[in-house]
Amino acid sequence: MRLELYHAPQSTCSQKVRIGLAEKRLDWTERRVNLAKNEQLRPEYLALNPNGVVPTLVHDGKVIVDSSVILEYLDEVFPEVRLSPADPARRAEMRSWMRFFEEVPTPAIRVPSFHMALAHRFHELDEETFRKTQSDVRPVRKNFYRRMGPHGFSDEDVAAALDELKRTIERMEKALAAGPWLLGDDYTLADIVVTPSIDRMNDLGLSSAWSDKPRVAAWYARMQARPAFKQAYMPGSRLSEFMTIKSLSVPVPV
Ligand SMILES: N[C@@H](CCC(=O)N[C@@H](CS)C(=O)NCC(=O)O)C(=O)O
Repeated sequence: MRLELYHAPQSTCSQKVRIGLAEKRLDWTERRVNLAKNEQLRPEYLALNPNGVVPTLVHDGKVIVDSSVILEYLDEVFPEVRLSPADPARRAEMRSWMRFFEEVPTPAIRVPSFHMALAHRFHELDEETFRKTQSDVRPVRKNFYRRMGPHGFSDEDVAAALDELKRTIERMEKALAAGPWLLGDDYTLADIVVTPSIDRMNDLGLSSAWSDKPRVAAWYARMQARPAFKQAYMPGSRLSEFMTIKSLSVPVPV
């Protein structure tokens, strides 16, 4: 049995899968993809993952793409450590959380991540070169990059993203009344899927968003204390390790 993960340390979607692999105590071979060099857009990688994004899992030659799909695949194929409830209704509840996280905080966190850290590397490019070499070459991110441009997002886009993150935290705070995890006593893929968004907020200095949300703060501390979390957050996982974090010109909603 051989598991290969194409990933990048700082990629939140890769972090989700690395937490899942560590929780399930699975060994895997690392295939690093350098996003700063656009290695995810090379023809050999696009042949594996036509979306041109990480992560991609290759299990004994079978290619699985999309981080949440990979997590569910691993949970089905390696059931020894279960990260999904056995009861179908509870599993549906877990999946509803997963879809909500994919729809709301996952796209939202990309905006401050790029605006505050990753966009620096495009500042020198003029609009046309940026479009030709950066946005229009990406199978699923062309319009996201176009909206950002070489100088970062508008205040309006940043404020909208922060609002989506704030609403996620409010929803989690409510659900965690029946904690310790989002599904009560069961630690599941739902907890794993949202963790990289929360950790990225922390990395960007946006943790005031949960300063008055004690249950979210305690849940994040519990996540961080898990051995799998420590394993998944390998060196290079935080943007603040290798990028300057720019401050925001819009207030962080609390
Ligand atoms: N839905 C995909 C999204 C993956 C994704 O957006 N990956 C980012 C890193 S977290 C990426 O590879 N970005 C490459 C780029 O910006 O071109 C998944 O969850 O696997």
